[in-house]
Amino acid sequence: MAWISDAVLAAAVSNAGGLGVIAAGNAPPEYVREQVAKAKGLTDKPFAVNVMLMSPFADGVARAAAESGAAVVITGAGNPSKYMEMWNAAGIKVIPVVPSVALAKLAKRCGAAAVIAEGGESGGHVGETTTMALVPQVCDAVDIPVIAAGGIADGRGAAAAFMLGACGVQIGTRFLVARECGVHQNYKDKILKAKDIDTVATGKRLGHPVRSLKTPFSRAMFAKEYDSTVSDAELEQFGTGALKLAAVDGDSQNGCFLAGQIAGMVNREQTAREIIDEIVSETGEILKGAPRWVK
Ligand code: TUI
Repeated sequence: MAWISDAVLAAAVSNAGGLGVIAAGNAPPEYVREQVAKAKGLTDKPFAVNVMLMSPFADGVARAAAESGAAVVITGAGNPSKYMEMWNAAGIKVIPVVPSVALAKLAKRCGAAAVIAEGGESGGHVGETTTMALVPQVCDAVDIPVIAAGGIADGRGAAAAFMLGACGVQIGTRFLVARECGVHQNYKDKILKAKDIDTVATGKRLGHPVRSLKTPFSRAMFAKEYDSTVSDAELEQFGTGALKLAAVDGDSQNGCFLAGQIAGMVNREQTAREIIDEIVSETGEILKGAPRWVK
């Protein structure tokens, strides 16, 4: 979660038993070095750095991540193969986010330790295939661990992911309202108020759809996307900086508030530990009750 998941949230998640993630987004390599150093002061547990491969700083961030001492690198928004050798040589476990079976196979061939199969229900940059359809197909295609993402925010979603063959889950949207998440309060309030149909994927015309809350920004983006008088370059320009405006400034008019379709179920601010404990205990209860479906 670019501009959203920083050292404080990552450390809180890792301290609570999850794998916290520092997301580089479009930030420069110095940001990654500074956030990793900060996280090391806040936790002695492993955490990950997310390298957003469409970033103009991707090369520098990839190098900073390799040198940072982070245990895990997660990649998003592209094909990570050109960096895999460097990260593996540094002893880092690499877990690419994949929206398709083809990319999962490629990631495995290039030395990925696991993959995150992310369905189009997710917030942010999304593929077409849903979590329900993608996860079992990726599980069948690769013999490395598969982590499910997209549309998961509680024990029901996590238990379902395990039934599809995943051995872990990645959760984004629910942590937007974690007490340790430093996004602007307007962002948290919008997530808490959101309903099931309140997100939209824009930017399909540019080849990289991004799911966010329906706001004046996303409505305008959607309209421009279907306006043939607007060029691709203008459309791209329109979106620039909008993530930061949402996360840092809480700008309701011009911000792009990334969120998954599960936002409608996220109704309470809690600490990262409360969120994780609740999901783990719900998942256990559901799985213990599962034999009732077998005759
Ligand atoms: O990356 C994300 N979520 C993001 S990145 C982001 S910033 C951004 N801004 C403008 C345009 C695009 C991104 C906001 N949210 N999630 C992980 C993710 N990765 N979801 C889907 C993918 C993905 C998509 C295509 C991974 C690989 C891929 O490969 C295409 C190829 O190059 O073969």
